Amino acid sequence: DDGYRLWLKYDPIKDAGQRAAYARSAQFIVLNSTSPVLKTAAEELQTGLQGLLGKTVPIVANAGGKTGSIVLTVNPNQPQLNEEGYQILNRQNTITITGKTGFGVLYGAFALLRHLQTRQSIAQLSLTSSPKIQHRMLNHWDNTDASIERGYAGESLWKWYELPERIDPRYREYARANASIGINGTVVNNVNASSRFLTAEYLQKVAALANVFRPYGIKIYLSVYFPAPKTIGGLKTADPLDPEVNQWWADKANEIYKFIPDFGGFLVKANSEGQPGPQDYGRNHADGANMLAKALAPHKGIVIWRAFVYKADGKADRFKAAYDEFKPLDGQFEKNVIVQVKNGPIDFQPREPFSPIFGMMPKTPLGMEFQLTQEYLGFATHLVYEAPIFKECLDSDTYVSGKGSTVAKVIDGSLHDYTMTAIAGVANTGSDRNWTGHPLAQANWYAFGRLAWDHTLSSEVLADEWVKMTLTNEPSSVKTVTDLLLKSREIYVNYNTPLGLSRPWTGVHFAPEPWQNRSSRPDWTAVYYHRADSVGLGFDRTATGSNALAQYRPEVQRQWNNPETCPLPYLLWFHHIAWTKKLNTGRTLWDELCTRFYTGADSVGWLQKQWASVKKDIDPETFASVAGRLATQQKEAVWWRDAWVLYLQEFSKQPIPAPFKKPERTLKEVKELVNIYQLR
Ligand code: BDP
Repeated sequence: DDGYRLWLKYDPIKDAGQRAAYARSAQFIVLNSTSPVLKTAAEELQTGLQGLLGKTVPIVANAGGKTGSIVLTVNPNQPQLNEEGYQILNRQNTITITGKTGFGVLYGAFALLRHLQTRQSIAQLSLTSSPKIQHRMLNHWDNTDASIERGYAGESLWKWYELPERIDPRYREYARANASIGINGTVVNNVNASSRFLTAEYLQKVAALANVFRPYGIKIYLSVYFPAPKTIGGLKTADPLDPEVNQWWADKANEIYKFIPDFGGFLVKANSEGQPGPQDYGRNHADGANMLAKALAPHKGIVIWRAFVYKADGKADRFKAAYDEFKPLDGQFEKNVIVQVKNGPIDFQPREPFSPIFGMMPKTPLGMEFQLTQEYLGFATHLVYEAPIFKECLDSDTYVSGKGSTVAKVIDGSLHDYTMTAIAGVANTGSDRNWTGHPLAQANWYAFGRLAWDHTLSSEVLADEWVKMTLTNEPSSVKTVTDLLLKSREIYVNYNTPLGLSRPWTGVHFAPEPWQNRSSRPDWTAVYYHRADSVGLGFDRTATGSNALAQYRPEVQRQWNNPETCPLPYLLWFHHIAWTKKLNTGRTLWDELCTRFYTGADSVGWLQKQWASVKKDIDPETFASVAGRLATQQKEAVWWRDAWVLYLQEFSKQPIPAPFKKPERTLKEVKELVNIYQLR
């Protein structure tokens, strides 16, 4: 198995009794419509049932009074559902999948298949579900030359030089996979955008992709280069308050909608990391976003404006930048603008506290941006199941309207009655045959989509579903693999950035380099973040330091302000702690750090053992691929451990505590090894 089929394998159900039970209710599929989306739903059911039950289930226009069928119907009169929701009922041996729209039926069809794939009973089937967030998207950081910024699974899926004439069959497989987990939008190009995508030449290509995605309920969006009116429009300025610039964008929007009538809208990275933007003309983010929003509004398009900004001088604490720039603009954005915020205040670290903006812009829809691609999580070799990262943020309490004001409630709009809601994942897909490089990283794509639909689902449930649909249905192996997925993130954090450390990386974000102290800007060094010195370690963000904590509600501040009560996972995010300080684990900071680095690295050995124990139930190709990657991870985890403890020891001047043995190499040797990864 090369992993190409993802979680849509539909391998035959081994248990004959179960197969027969399912088959009794699935003798034919009833569809009386020519809608492309409903056809997609019916055909997917047919494909799935063919695989699972080993028989062809015909699609017919009416049941002719017979039972044992799956009926697909659209019924706008369903108050319990929203536009994309579904209801599945099994009554008198007829399964009905109802949606208010065809999209609902499509999602219902996938839900029914998931039910069978995870071997659940359909006897009294009664499932009702509606997505909690409207725009559930992937953001691809893909370039025109097929490279992917921070991509580790091969090249781009999009073959720009073949489009629009040749349609790679993989585009459809991509759409199926997304539809199966409820994703309904995709931004196909990098936020560090090329203006090429806004030319007629490229719009034709994008339109060809949109045509493939449409029957799967997926809208296409583009990242735009803010100065495009200059680069491709021949104007002298891109000033958002200039009438000619406004007209250029309005004309451009009209042109786009001629190519793609249901085009979703624009994603914008502006005045961030060297990208131009409205501030270049003395304007603000709202001015920039609103200009684009007005151009798209007549077509019902939206603008997703990113809040990932931090000023180049590096003087202020980077943690505070997004809040400082965006909060004053609350209420100033057009109705069709969403501000997209990364989950944490810095940048997709293995663990971050939630971004302090969440909850603080009640008059501006805030969307969530998670990162699926493992830029800071060991690329395609380290195993990190990300659902716990997403959940940790979504379940965090902002306290903006009292206890229970979770980030999830901000994002799903319920807290501030947002009229638009959005969640995005920076995609981890690429041209690798198995899509995600690491076979188990498929679970991150899967879990993201399912959580985007329903953020109340647990990491456990999603791991269990994915394992059953993708790897095995043998109960003991399901349990083992689910367990190792669930523990993987904490293991990674332990050897990589325990106790609230962050960003010990160089430009490639791969090798450990906590000693890195030279760069064009201070917040692109590692020492800026950990602040190790002879006294201790960590970034003081209390009132005696940068006071970033003041950006949170007092209830949150109270938990994190005091180093005695600040949860250990966030400790060094907010405090500079003495090496000898006793933590509530009973160990000093130094001993606790060493314990985490060592047990983290050792735990990768545990992951290897667990994986070895499921060999009999896992396809051999997948098994070997994961086993090989775990061996690399094991080696690199020890490398991370050694780099950190040897480097920090220069400051702490303390021995490695028993029972751990001191690294076999010197700091100089570790640095030399890291240098290899910087060579040209
Ligand atoms: C950082 C990445 C960089 C992205 C940037 C962003 O290192 O490649 O362009 O985020 O999100 O994490 O814009």
